[in-house]
Amino acid sequence: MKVLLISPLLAPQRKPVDINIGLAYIAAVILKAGHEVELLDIEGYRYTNEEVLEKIKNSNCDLIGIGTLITGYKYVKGLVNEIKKIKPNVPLIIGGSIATSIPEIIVSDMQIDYAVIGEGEKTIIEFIDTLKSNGDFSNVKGLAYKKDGKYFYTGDRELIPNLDDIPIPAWHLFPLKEVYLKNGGGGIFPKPFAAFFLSTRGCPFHCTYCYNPLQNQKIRSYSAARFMEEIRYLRYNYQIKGFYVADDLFIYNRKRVVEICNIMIKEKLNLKWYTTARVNLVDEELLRLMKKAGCLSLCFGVETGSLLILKNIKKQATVDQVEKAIALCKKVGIKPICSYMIGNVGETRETVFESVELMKRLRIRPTHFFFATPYPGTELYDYAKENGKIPNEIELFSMYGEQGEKILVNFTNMPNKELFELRAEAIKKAMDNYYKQNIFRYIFHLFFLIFIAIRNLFRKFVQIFPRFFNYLNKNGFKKTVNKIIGKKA
Ligand code: B12
Ligand code: SF4
Repeated sequence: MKVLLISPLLAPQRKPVDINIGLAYIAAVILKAGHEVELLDIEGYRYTNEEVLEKIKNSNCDLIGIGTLITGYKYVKGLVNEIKKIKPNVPLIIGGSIATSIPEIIVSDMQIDYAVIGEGEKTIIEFIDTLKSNGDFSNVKGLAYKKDGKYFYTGDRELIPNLDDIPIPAWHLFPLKEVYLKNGGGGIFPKPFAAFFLSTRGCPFHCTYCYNPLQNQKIRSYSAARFMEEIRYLRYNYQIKGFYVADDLFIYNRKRVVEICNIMIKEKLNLKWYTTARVNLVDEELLRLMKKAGCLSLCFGVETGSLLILKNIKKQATVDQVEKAIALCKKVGIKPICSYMIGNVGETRETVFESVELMKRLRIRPTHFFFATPYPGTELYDYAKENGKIPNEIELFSMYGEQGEKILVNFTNMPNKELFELRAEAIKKAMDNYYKQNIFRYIFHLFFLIFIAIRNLFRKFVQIFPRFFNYLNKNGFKKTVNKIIGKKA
C-alpha cells in the first residue's frame, strides 16, 4: 500500500525549524510494516497551494494521512476540501494534537474520513491492515469516524509501554540538510542543529493551560541507550553539532538524565544542546553534569511571579524555586531562558507587576509575555467554555496561529485594550530594568561591535588598496578619480 503523508503549513511567519516529528514516527512504522511512504512536507518546502495540489494530484497513493497541531486547523480544513475534490475516493486520515484534542469536531466539521486519537504508531498499522482486508474499523482502537451518519469512537488505545520499541523517526524523508538543520541553531548554538529531538511522552503535572495532563498519559521516556542511538544517528548521518530536546519534561527522570550526560561526556561527542526544565526539578549537581555534557541553556516555563496566579494555573512550583533554579543555572554557567504568561484567570495589574518584579530580581533578559490562550483539551479551555468565553469554537480554532500574540480569550476583568497596554507597559518596565542592571555590559558590547566594524572596514581597505594603487599607476590620477565618481573620461 502506498501512503501519502502530509505535513501541513504550520508557522509561515518563520523559517521551518521543527520537523513534524509525530508524522516522522508514523512514516517510520508504515515503512517498517513494508508499505510505501511518500511525504509531502509543506511546512519544510513552503510549497504554494498550486504546487501542493499538483503533487497530490500526481500521487498514486492508496491512503492520505495528515498530522499537525490544533493551530493548523484553518489551513488543514482548506487543504482537506481541496484533496477531496482531487482524490474523492482515497481515504483520508488525520492525527496529531489537532485530532486528539477535538476529534468530534474534526470528524463533523472537516471532510476527514478517520481521526486517530492518541499515539498513532499501532493504530495506523491496524488501520492499514483493516483497509487492505476490507475489515471492520470498529476493532481498531483509537479511531474516530462517522458511522451511520453519527460520530463513532472505537475506544482508547493502550499507551506504548516502552518507547524504545518504536522505530527511529523517518527523518530521511524530510529535507533535513537543506532546510531544518540549516535553520536550527544560531546564537550560542552551532549549526547544523537538530531542533526537533523528542525522547519523552506524557507529563505528571497538571498545569491548567497545557493539554498534556488531560491526555492522562503516564510519563514514558527513551532509555539512555536509545536516546544516544538517535543522537549518534543524527551526528553521523547529518553531522549535527547540536540539538534541542523538545521534551516537555526532559529532566523528570533524574537517573536517566545522569546516564545520558555521562555517556555524552565519555564519548566526547562535543555536542551543544538545550532543553526544557522545571524549576522544582533542578539541583546544582545535576546542572553541573549537564553543563559538562554540553548543555548550554535551559528553558523554564516560569509563567508568573505571582503566587496567586501560580496557584490558579496549578503550576506546582513557587517563586522561591524559580529564583533558586535561575541562580543555580547562572552559577554553573547554563543560560536560563524564562517564558511568562499574562492574562490568566485572576490576573490583575498587581499580579502582572509581581512578574515584572521577579524578572528584575532574576537579572536575566526577560523574554516575551505570552497571552494566556486556551487550547482544546486543556483545563483552561474547559473553564473558558463553561464561562461562556468561547461563543464559537470553530471561529476560535481558525484564529489560532503564532503563540500568545493576540488576546483570543480574555480571562481577566480588564478590557482587551487595557490588558494589551498593560503587557506593553510591563515589557517596557522589565526591559528598562534589565538595561539598567546591565548598562556596563551593554557599553562593552557596543564598543565590541564598533571594534568589529572598524576591523572589517580595515580588512576591506587592505583588500581594495592594492587594486586601487595598480589602477592609479596604470591610468593616472584624473582617470582614477573619474572612475570612482562614475564620470566618463
Ligand atoms: C514540537 C512541538 C511544536 C513544534 C511543532 C513542529 C511541527 N512541525 O509539528 C512547534 C515549536 C512549531 C510548536 C509550536 C506551537 N505549539 Co507545540 N508542541 C510541540 C510538542 C513539544 C511536541 C509535538 C510532538 O511532536 N509530539 C510527539 C509526537 C510523537 O506526538 P504527536 O504529535 O501527538 O503524534 C502522535 C499522534 O498524535 C499520532 N499522529 C500524529 N500525526 C499523525 C498523522 C497520522 C496520519 C496519524 C495516523 C497519526 C498521527 O501519532 C503520533 C505518534 O504517536 C507538543 C507537546 C507534546 N509533548 O506533544 C507541543 C504542542 C503540540 N504544542 C502546542 C501548542 C499550543 C503550540 C503553540 C501554540 C505554542 C505553545 N504554546 O507551545 C505553537 C503553535 C505554532 C503555530 N504557529 O502553529 C500544544 C497543542 C495543543 C493542542 N490541543 O493542539 C502542545 C500539545 C503543547 C502542550 N503541552 O499543550 N509546537
Ligand atoms: S506545562 Fe509542562 S509541567 Fe505543566 S503539565 Fe504541561 S508539560 Fe507538564
